[in-house]
Amino acid sequence: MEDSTLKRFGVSMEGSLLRKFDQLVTQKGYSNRSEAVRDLVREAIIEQSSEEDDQLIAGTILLFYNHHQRNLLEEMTTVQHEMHDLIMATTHFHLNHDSCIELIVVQGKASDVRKLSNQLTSLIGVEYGKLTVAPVEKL
Ligand code: NI
Repeated sequence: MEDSTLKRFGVSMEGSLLRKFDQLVTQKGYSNRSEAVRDLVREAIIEQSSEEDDQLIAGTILLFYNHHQRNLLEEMTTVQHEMHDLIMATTHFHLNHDSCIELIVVQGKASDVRKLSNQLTSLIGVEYGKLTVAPVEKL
C-alpha cells in the first residue's frame, strides 16, 4: 500500500555544496529544500529503474538532427511505426536549412519507452537526444 505520509530525515553536506544547492532551489523556483530533494529523488529513481521496470510513465523524446543525413528520416519513421503504441504525438520543427527538432510525446511502460528512446537517439545523424519522463503512477 502506498504510504503518502511525510517522513523527515537529516542530510549532511559540505557548506559549499549546500550553498550551490540553495542557489539551485532558488533558480528552479522551489519553495523549500524538501520540495527540491523530493523531485531529485523521484528523478533519480526513474533514471535508475531497471529495463524490466513495469512503471507506467509519460514523457517526451527530444531529437536534434541534420535531415540531410542519409537514411535517417526513413529509419526514424520505421522505428516509430514499430513502437507506435507508445507514441501519442510527434511534432517536427524545421529550425534552419539543415537542422530539425522532433518532439515525440510518449506514454507506456518505462522499459518500452526507454527502448524507443535509445533506438532513436542512437541513430546515426541524431546529434542530441533526450528523454524526459514523469511517473504516471505516483512514486
Ligand atoms: Ni525539418
